[in-house]
Amino acid sequence: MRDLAPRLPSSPGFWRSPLRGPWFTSVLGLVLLAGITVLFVTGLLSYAAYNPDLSPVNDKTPDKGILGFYLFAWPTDPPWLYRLTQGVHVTLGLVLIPVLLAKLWSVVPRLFTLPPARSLAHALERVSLLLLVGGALFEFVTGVLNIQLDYLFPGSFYPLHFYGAWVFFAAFVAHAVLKAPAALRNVRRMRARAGRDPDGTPAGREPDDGLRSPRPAPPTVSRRGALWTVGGGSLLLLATSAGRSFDGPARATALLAPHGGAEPGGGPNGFQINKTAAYAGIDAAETREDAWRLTVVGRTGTVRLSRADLLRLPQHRAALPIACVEGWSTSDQWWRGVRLRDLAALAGFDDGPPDLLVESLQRRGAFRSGALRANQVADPRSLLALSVNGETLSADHGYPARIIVPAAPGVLNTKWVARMTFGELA
Ligand SMILES: Nc1nc2c(c(=O)[nH]1)N[C@H]1C(S)=C(S)[C@@H](COP(=O)(O)O)O[C@H]1N2
Ligand SMILES: [Mo]
Repeated sequence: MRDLAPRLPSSPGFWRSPLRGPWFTSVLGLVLLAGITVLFVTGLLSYAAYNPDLSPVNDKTPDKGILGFYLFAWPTDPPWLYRLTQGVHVTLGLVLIPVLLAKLWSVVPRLFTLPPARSLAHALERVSLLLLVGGALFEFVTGVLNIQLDYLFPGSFYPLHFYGAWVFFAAFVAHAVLKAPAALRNVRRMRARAGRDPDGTPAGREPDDGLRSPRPAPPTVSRRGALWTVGGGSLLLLATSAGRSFDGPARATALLAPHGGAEPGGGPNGFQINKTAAYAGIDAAETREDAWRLTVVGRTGTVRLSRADLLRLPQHRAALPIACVEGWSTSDQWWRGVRLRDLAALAGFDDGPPDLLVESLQRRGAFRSGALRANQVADPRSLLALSVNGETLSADHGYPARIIVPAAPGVLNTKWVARMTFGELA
């Protein structure tokens, strides 16, 4: 009867909730199987969207080695691509938090099982569970901290979250291969017995993986009720965060999320701002008409252009969103300015635009510069924008000039541009 001694978490009798059982764990596990797969894919896409193989300034995990095997040239169509993939990544990550916590709670007795390892195979399984649980908590915690307090991991969030994702996903795949068939069987069996308590068969008739309590306390809520509670928590998170991918009244519903709630101001420039000019240390004296010059470097040497020079070049308009890695985005804004490919031609690349390095007036910080690939420079909607929604850019949106590129992550839309180098990216 050692097993039933209730004093230690390592004895099954210690865990008494009658909710635990194969059906409850299986339902939550299958939801996570689908959801975490989407998180992993959209996360890898987010890294690809930075075009990290293009230039060291884009790459936050330069030591990734073969983990970058899948990288590809990020497209410019559809223009809302990153808005969708990253909105799904962050919002789904938030929505899955209650499911993850409930799943961990449902299997917690198994995490304390003694002896720690009965055999080599069992030891390997326990280590993989450690990576699975630790990896899941690590990925969710770093992700949430990055959107809630984005100054907590200056620069280091990316390698932490990226390498953590690979470790976690390897353990996750091993776990899913081992457990998914049984989980599907458990859920089907429950459907066949519709109407009855899904785990209600007498103990011993079906393998229960040590999930069911041998001395259950009286139930206070049904298993279905518990699942509805978890689902309700997820819905609440969805309802209070999804709005940050839209403007105006929709954003006002995103009460829990940064860049949710009210817009930062009114008028044409009144949409979301990531870092303000003050935060980035932009000195208004440097951006004045008479002081600011754009340096364009290319085959033909160096050209210096004032804002008035830029306004004399052909002006084009494009309706494009801002979509940040933190998951928030704006609807399309009407940007107006000079096509990047026209500036490439000015720099001597009239036979087709090359890659481009953009540097800002900002002196410090990981986002002071960014590189764009030739396909992004060539797109007729890619602009060095001088105005937005019919008004001159505000200081916070990048006055005197900023980059805007369709489908690119917000971070590549460099504000307060000072220098553009076409061709060889060093
Ligand atoms: N120079 C500079 N440009 C920058 C940034 C920055 O910190 N410095 N932030 C980038 C990020 S992360 C985003 S999401 C967009 C946001 O643009 P917005 O503030 O105009 O909405 O600007 C990008 N351009
Ligand atoms: Mo961003």
